[in-house]
Amino acid sequence: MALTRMTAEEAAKLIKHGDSVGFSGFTHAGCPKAVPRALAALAEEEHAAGREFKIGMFTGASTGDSIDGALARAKAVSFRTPYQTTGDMRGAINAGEVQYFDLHLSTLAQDLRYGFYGPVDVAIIEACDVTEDGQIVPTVGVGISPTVCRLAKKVIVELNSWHPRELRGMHDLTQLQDPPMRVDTGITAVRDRVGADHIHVDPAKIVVVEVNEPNEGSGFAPVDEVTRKIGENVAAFFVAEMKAGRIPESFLPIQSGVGNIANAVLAALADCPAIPDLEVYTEVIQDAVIDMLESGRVKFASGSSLTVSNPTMDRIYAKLPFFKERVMLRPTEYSNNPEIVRRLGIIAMNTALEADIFGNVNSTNVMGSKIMNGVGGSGDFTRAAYLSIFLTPSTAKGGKISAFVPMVSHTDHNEHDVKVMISEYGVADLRGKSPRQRAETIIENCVHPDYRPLLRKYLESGAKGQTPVNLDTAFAFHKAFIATGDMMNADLR
Ligand code: 0RQ
Repeated sequence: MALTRMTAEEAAKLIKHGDSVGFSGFTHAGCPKAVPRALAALAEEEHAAGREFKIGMFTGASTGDSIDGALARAKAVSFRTPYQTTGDMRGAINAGEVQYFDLHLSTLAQDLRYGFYGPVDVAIIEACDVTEDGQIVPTVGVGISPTVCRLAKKVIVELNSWHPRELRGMHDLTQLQDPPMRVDTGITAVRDRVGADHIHVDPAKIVVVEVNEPNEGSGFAPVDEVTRKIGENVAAFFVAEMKAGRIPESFLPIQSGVGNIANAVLAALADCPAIPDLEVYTEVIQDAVIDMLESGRVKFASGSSLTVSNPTMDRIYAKLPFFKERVMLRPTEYSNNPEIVRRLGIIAMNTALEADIFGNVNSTNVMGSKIMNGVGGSGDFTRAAYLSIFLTPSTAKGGKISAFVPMVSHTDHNEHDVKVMISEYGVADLRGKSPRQRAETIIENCVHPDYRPLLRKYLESGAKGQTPVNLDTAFAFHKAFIATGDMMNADLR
């Protein structure tokens, strides 16, 4: 039986007000574009006709503008999880128009199967190939695709010929069994394969929309003085750990977060001859990893997406057999699986929005209340890692915000999980230190020199006891920023 084919506009009409929709992809990579844009246009038509039209959204991580941007602008979203990064969606969430709940990315697929968030009515999946017997081959981001394909009543496949069919073979596609039937993942090495090269779906559920559209990814900011220093500090720390015998000579697989800092750190590791060629077990494979695969500095990279700029994507496609031997794309419940993270001994590096002097980290909420992006995969890796490192520039907004504060205004990662803090000024090794000792090492090694006197004063004013907190002034930095636009005006009394 031939698969049903239709236009993006016709496919969008299969989605009704109140439906929950699961999208393929992870970051902009692997996300459908034409059908979500058609859905946004449909929502606008419905609103103009005086009818309600909103959907719930499940995604692998953040998405491109055609999903989060277009649907937020069309006011077409009732709830959203687990992670987002576009200005329009962030604005709608912070304005209270979209109910957003922030989740560890590894948990969404299983939570959906457990029925925690209701049904998945429709899945929209970008694919490079789909066969008449229902084999769907994703493009360059997997996320929650296997699970939403299984749960959804209807699967709209956006077949994007911009991506070559020959991508088949780069993926490792399967799902965890659910308790009480769960066994181990079977992954004992970065390059282990435990699944199939496609997702199988009953062809009767499939509707195909043919498109040809490039990825929506942008490039990275060039490495600047601050990110270069952070990268050098990470590399120097690793070399010292190897010398001390705490990281094996052969090294351990690394995970690195997304963004400019992570990209700069990878570049610094590539340039450090004392660090051996690496394996990467991460969620987003960024441009720097592609450079390192080509130079041989990375031997193998496993992730949930190829989150790269389009020029880098062109380079990958020009040498596809080379990259298929060295890259594996998995569902997020495998790429971010804490069982695997702990077994492989992954060294996790993520970026903090702010941290406190005791080692608690806020990755998500500006001044405690405004969501930036979400916790993403940082928590999946941080708690289970062999060594969990947080990176941050010492200040933000031209020095008016100190990344290090007396008490974080929101907690994503706590003092029990965060082992090392690194800024452009240096490294604070928190292992085996009491809260007071942690505070001293963070202030002396990571805090911007302008803020050190203020934080020393805070520490001296703290209550006696295990954790020297002063409840009267714990949020003095945040209050000063909100009242005067500058944390330097903190009133510590
Ligand atoms: O804003 O661009 O308007 O100036 O935050 O900061 O320094 O450019 O760093 O892009 O790496 O983002 C934590 C948000 C950092 C990100 C966070 C402002 C700063 C700037 C961005 P402007 P930078 P990055 C992998 C793992 C959580 C999820 C995670 C993140 C903007 O890394 O979302 O780790 N992490 N996932 O000016 C107010 C502060 C600030 C601040 C920085 N203390 N207060 N604003 N900024 N510090 C990804 C996935 O899971 C998919």
